[in-house]
Amino acid sequence: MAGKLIVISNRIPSEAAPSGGLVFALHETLRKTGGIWIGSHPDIADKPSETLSEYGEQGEYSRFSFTLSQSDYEEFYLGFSNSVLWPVCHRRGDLVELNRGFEEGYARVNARLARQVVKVAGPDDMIWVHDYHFFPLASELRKLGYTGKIGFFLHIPFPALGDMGALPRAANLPHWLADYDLVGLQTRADVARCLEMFRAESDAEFMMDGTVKCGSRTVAVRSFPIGIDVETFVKAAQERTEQDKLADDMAGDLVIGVDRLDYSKGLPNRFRAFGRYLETRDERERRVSMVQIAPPSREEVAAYRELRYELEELVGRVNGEHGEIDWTPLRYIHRNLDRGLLARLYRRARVGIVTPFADGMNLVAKEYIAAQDPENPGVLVLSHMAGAAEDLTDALLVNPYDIEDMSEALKTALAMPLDERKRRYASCMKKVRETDVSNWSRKYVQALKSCPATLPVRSAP
Ligand code: ADQ
Repeated sequence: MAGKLIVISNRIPSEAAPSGGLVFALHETLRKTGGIWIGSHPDIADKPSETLSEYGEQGEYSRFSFTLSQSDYEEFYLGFSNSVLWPVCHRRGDLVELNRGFEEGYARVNARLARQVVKVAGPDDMIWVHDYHFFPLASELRKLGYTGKIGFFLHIPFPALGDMGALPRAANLPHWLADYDLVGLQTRADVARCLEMFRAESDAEFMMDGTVKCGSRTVAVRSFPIGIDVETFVKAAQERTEQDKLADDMAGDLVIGVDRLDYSKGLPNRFRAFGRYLETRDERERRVSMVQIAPPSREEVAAYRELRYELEELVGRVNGEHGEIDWTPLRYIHRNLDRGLLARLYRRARVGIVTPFADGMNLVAKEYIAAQDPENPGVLVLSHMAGAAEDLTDALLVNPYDIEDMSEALKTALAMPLDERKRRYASCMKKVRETDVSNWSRKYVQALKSCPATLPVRSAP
């Protein structure tokens, strides 16, 4: 009999029936296969337990959490995960903070989690590990003798070989990844970078079926572009409520940006490009306002605090230079919004702007497309460096470092005739449907199931 699916992610929903893209898709997958979802408990523990505990409402599958101590949170989460791995994967080696305590915390939490997971996992089960917090988890599980299948999915960009130079020596990505059976990445470009890393390893062999053999282990590396829950989003965008009057009342055309406040998202350059657009526009044209929704994120990390100050200053400058008594061109909202309102704002906006320097996929780009009115769609201006650009080739693709390029794209988007808008929308929407998040999880689980079983342990180094 096939075993159960065990999903491991840093965050875990507490409700029996969670909503929202990725979380909903994983929930649906677990409901079908039966299984366990494991994630970190939001509260800090004085002394982390060696066993998992039941978490939240239990439904058709089990939910378990592990706890972090204050030093785990600082060293494993804020430290190694978000001050070393995140910047390395987003090509910001200059922001990496190296600290032996971070390395120890990362190793400690992954080793402890492996000890906790083997207590609930059997050899016929499949373990699906999510994201950069847990790169070494398979190695730790294999050390404990776990022989079942283990898959990994990286939500953020796979780092370039050159950027990996900023990682401390203990971070051995090729060895960590070789202990999985399937490494899932967002894009073909990510797969190419991952294979380039293996190519640089002397003991890696490339097999005819596209897998990589490292010692006695064989790992498959494939792309699984993630998407959104399309139908739910399409419906949410069509609903109308009292609040929408607000959006309708905003005079002129609207450009919308929605991003966690993160340095990878390219917000300062986006604001500069909007300022440049305002400088060069014809005063007789309709007024255009940009709404940027950027909820706080990882504010305990210095680079994130500095970005916030930079943005606040830029907003003041753009509005000071271009605003009128009855017009604030750049509106900046530093908090979370209700998802229904977000969907309706996307639909109201003539332009969606997504300009990261590096991004695994970027779901906002897909949400913006799904929210449009097919008879009168808006235009997506998208950084060619977002993973989504591999799918959405009919968006207006821009270079997020080039202010002039982005400012011209805004102008083109705002003046685009209906026929061209419809054509671009139809092409992008086809891709958004093809990559619906339920397809994504189904395809991944299917691929992990069909991976041939290989020896669980790498040959000794
Ligand atoms: P993120 O970096 O968080 O995800 P993204 O893919 O854009 O980035 O997803 C953000 C989500 O948060 C979207 O669904 C968006 O609607 C929502 N959101 C953002 N601001 C909001 C606000 N103010 N109010 C309400 N909702 C808000 C990581 C990777 C991405 C990858 C995803 C999924 O960095 O590249 O696409 O995982 O794999």
